[in-house]
Amino acid sequence: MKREWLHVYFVMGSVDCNGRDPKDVLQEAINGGITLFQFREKGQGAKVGAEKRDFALELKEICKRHDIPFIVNDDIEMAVEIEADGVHIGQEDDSFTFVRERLTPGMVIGVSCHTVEEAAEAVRVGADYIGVGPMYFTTTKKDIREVKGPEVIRQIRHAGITVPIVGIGGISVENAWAVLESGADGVAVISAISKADSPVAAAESFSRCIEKVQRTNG
Ligand code: TZP
Ligand code: MG
Repeated sequence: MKREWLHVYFVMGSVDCNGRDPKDVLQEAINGGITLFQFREKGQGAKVGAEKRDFALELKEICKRHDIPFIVNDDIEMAVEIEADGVHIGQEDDSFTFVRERLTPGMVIGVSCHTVEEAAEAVRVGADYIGVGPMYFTTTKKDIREVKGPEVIRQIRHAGITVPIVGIGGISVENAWAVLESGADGVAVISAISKADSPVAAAESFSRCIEKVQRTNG
């Protein structure tokens, strides 16, 4: 995978869109410049079974038209079935080795990490990228870990870990720069784009933020 894929990483499922059609929200987010999409169909009212798969395929088709990689949260079997570009797994999900064995070669695996130790272990087993969070408080995910802020990304980089990193959790256009400054390659967001009055404008703001930080550091 390309490190740049993580720049503006949009995560979404049908319950995250404030009643708007998720296909429209995704299309707007793409128009605004997102660089990667994760299908995360979770929470109360989330689709299951064939309905979930058909919905995933619709969103994947939109991504494909615009060359946006399509990652599936947790559901390894469905990811393989619909030929997704990769999967994202948490510490509580199936083990990395178990997942790798089931995926088609070349599929990306992202792993959620909360500490330097978890990050080092994810790198050891071969994670393509890691998601670190929650950066800030969020109500989007119910079972979140302790909020440690961008400092944990700084610690991971100080430990010499160079794997692509995306920060996640409570990230807004206002605090995104702090996450990027700490050593993240990008920001992963749900509500700041999916629930924005204008997803296209929100995605554009995140893109501009990345460009600005890169110019400053570059
Ligand atoms: N993992 C850690 S926090 C979180 C996930 C999936 C939710 C992020 O959602 P939001 O709306 O960007 O805070
Ligand atoms: Mg999970």
